[in-house]
Amino acid sequence: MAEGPVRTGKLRGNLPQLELYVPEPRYRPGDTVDYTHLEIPEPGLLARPDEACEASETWPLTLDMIRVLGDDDRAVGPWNPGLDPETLRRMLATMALTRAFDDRMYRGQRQGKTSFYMKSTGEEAISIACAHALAADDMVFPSYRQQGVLIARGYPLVEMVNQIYSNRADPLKGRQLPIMYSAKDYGFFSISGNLATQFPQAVGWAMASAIKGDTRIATSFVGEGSSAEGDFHAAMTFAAVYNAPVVLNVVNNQWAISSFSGFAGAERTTFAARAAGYGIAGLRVDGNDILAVYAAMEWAANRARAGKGPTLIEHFTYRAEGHSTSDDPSAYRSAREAEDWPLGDPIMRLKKHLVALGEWSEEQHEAMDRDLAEQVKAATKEAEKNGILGHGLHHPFHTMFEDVFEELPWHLQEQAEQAIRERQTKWPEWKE
Ligand SMILES: Cc1ncc(C[n+]2csc(CCOP(=O)(O)OP(=O)(O)O)c2C)c(N)n1
Ligand SMILES: [Mg+2]
Repeated sequence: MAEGPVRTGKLRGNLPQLELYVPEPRYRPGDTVDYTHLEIPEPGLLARPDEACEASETWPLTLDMIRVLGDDDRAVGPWNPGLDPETLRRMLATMALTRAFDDRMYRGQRQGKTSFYMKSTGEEAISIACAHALAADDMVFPSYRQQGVLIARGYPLVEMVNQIYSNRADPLKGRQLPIMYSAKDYGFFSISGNLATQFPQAVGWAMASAIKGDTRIATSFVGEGSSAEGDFHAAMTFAAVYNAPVVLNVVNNQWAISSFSGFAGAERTTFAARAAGYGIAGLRVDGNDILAVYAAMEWAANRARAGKGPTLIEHFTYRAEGHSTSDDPSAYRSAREAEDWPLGDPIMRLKKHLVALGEWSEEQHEAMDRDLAEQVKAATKEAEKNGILGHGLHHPFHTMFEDVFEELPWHLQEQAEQAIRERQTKWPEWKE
């Protein structure tokens, strides 16, 4: 035996240099857009497995796309949820209301009434189908682009505006960023700016629901960009291991601020395909087709209720506008991307379907849009009575030290007194 440590390993031969691959989006500002690389199947072709099937039966669907509404505006195939015209009209109106609300709040930010806003333009079908497909008290753990769920569940618009304006009627007392709602009575968990944290929380909530023998399920949403966070994978592991009654949604709107979906893995495979790696059911759906989204959500909810565990759903869609009011997408992507998006606009698609059914008309649509704009305007005016950004009508300053401890610990008491003293010295006119 040789003495001393032996160093094992091959001799380094004449090897090529390693190279790092850095993804690059296909189109930049000014580029013409060509979407022929996207595989978009005809609607109605995919089979709808039984909700209690083996998870592996769904895996082919994760590489495909569930679609119901065709170019001829008809609903076809086994995934057609067969909703009555009244429900379809309600879903249309809620999508249009969400868009009207987004447009007005965006303008409000430009007018200085709030510091920040995030629209969900082009993605309304996902939230609104979710609210319709689930029970009213199923628990939703949203990201910041699911305001449609709150609106569909009938949360008062005035309260939303109060929160956005951080005024004296803000139910969250100015402690959350504008748009980061929290509405316990509406089964809507507090929105967090820390991306993807809601995913493991939803799974934990679903596990608790099962432990308690409850019948409510949970659902959560992350952007495709956020699906690169560790929390996504922790959530998937727990959901799979404990067969949690949860519907996990990835909203693939192609962009994460200025990073395209390739940075989260989209060039390798679909986001839905991750379901197979965890051994759970997965579906991939045309996110701008509200009937397909509804059908997928309903399928996954029924599966969870039947004790068959979690489903991962990828909603393939497009973020039609900027990430937030702080963003300018014309700096990093082609304007044609949104205009040429091959899956169209979710509101227009449902509208045309209803017209094709003889259940809706242009005149009705225009009248509806006018009504909704008025409804949003009235809510905004009402909320403005409680104050807008910078007009001093917010919750009293000292309240920021309240509501966490039953009795304020001495060191926070000291900080509170110091803060109030400094404020009074600096701005003697402030009374609160
Ligand atoms: C943990 C964490 N990392 C980064 C950010 C900053 N950030 C806020 S939104 C965002 C993009 C998220 O994109 P995506 O998940 O695709 O959601 P989308 O905005 O497209 O709906 C980033 C990087 C954050 N808020 N939290
Ligand atoms: Mg995104």
